[in-house]
Amino acid sequence: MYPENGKIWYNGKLVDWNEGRIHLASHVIHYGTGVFEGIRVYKTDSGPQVFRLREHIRRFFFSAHAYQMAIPYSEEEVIQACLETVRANGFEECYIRPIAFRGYGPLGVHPGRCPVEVAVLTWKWGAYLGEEALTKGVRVTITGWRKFHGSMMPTTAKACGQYLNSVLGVQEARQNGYDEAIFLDVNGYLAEGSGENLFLVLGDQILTNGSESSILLGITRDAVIQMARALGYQVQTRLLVRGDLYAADEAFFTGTAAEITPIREVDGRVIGTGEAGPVTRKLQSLFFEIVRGKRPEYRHWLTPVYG
Ligand code: PPE
Repeated sequence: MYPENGKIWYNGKLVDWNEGRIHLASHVIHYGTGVFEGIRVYKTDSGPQVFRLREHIRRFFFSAHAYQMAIPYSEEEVIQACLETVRANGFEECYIRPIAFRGYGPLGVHPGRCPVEVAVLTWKWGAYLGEEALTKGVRVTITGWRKFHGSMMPTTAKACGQYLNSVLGVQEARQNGYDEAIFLDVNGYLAEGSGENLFLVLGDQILTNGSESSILLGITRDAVIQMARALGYQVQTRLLVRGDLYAADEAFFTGTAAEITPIREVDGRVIGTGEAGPVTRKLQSLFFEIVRGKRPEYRHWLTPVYG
């Protein structure tokens, strides 16, 4: 999975994979003070292309801003760093993980003078929840852990420490034999998966929730909303309850890593026919056509790695 003979972009230069190291007294290790992104590169007929690179880097800077971390590079420089790292490793398809974190400096919760360091890693990442998940769908459970509320941490920022909440939920789900967890928010509304947004299909309506449900506003979520509307579906963004999920004809997760993953069962309740439903399949196939450069009308979502 990792390009162990390849390169990492680290504070402005390409270094060997094994040189991507930090000191144990780095602030991020103790307090989770970092922000990151996950971006996919897809193989197309006109070379590898990055999906929605600008939007991801915009969110990266937003996340850093929320935690008052001044990234010592411009957005354009980080965009170029991502492209340079993919090229240095010769990937045709891969995952890009930019990360900015508080590095080595005096410990104590206040980050004080701990420098903000930036790295870009790339690696091959297949289907997030397994190859079969994309076609057959996943079995999920509603975890007892609640998604932290937006008054506790900025849920729309993608910060390292925030993922401890996700870790608790996904561990619980796997221990109980499920593929993934769905979190409720503190008010009992559906929030999201440990690393994915949630969509429901009820009749001819597509439903998803918004930032008031303590979710990360996914870039794949936004793409799916736009794609679904272009296909003529009604997409409604509103608070969702467990009953909506149980009543759904179809349900699916979206995320950079998860792409569009159908949900076939939730806590023993089969959703629809227990396999990827027609709307999910239609959105999935449009999504894969777009990322593989086969839809000129969505070309603006792609950035060439070479060019
Ligand atoms: N919610 C959460 C909590 C989340 O982590 C992600 C992405 C999303 C929604 C979807 O966001 P977007 O990728 O912009 O559509 N999770 C990333 C990290 C996964 C990981 O295991 O690491 C990802 O998909 O890259």
